[in-house]
Amino acid sequence: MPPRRLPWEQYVEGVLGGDRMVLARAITVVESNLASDGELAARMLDALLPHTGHARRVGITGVPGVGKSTFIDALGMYLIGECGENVAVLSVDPSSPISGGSILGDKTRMEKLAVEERAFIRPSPSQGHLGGVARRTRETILLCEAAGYRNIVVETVGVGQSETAVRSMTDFFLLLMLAGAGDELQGMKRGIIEMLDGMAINKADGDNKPKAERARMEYAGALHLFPASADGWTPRVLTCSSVAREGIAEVWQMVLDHRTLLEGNGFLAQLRNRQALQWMNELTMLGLEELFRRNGAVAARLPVLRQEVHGGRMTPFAASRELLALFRLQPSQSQCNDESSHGETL
Ligand SMILES: Nc1nc2c(ncn2[C@@H]2O[C@H](COP(=O)(O)OP(=O)(O)OP(=O)(O)O)[C@@H](O)[C@H]2O)c(=O)[nH]1
Ligand SMILES: [Mg+2]
Repeated sequence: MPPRRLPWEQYVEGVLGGDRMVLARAITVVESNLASDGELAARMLDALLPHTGHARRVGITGVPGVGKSTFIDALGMYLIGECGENVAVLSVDPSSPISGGSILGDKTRMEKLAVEERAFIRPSPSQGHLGGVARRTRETILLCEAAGYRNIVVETVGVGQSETAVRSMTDFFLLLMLAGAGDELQGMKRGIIEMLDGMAINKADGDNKPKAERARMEYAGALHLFPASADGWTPRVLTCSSVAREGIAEVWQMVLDHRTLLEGNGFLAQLRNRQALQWMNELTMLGLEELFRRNGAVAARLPVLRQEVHGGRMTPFAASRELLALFRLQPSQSQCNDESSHGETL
């Protein structure tokens, strides 16, 4: 039985009115795999798009256990309590089948924020495809903006691909680190360094404080070796303690300074324009993939080819060419069954 849905106008009205219940339901539509929900989501988003774009979009990454959720809890409380702001928190975790319950635990780890009227927390269930998760998060950001959230924080676990995805939908990218935990374990890869706008050494409390300060200086030195970014921003390295609630205001000030600079020199607009293009590409590629997966001829032939390739009787090259040829013959031939999108992964 298809899930119960509202007419699209009601989602639009509810979201624009800041109705959290409707916002949550609208996100469910956006996250859904059903073809009918795809239509609904597209209508909704088209109507809401003019009301988006005003929030500060901040991506936060770091290895599991670095304290991302605790940090966001502290940051959110600071934003609400001391800046009179509101905040929406989203999480992207494409590796959730491996990292298990971390996402489920998030709501409880943002204990204070979770009960705040002016905070909206949405853990995204991970459903395999990274692109899918990313697309939904991007659209969820827009829904939250339309609902009036002025600060959007996206938490992503430190896995290369998800970072790239989150970077491509946020304005400021913050890496949380630990002092002395072994750089190679912390994903201090060149790629990540080049993406970040700021770094904070978390857990700078108790005995850990001097170590954190030393790490801060080392990382600041290391960051200096990278060429300056075209937007004129120099990434900063700070220390903070999410538990002691120290250094949170400074991290936020860094986000604000970055924004002031990029708004002033036109780079924020450029960034958003580039992201819009990326989004279009992603949507197109996802659409193609979806068409391919729903294609009846492809779906019928796929199990056989999988066996052939798996058994070494056919090369992956030949099999993929055959699938593509089938698709090219009748690209729009789709299975009636909506559930096909949950089926076999290619
Ligand atoms: N001492 C200290 N402990 C902290 C701090 N921030 C987080 N922790 C602890 O570190 C542990 C992990 O924190 P989380 O916020 O769940 O970390 P996370 O990065 O969100 O973890 P995942 O979502 O699993 O990737 C928890 O036990 C926290 O209490 C801090 O500033 N100081
Ligand atoms: Mg977390």
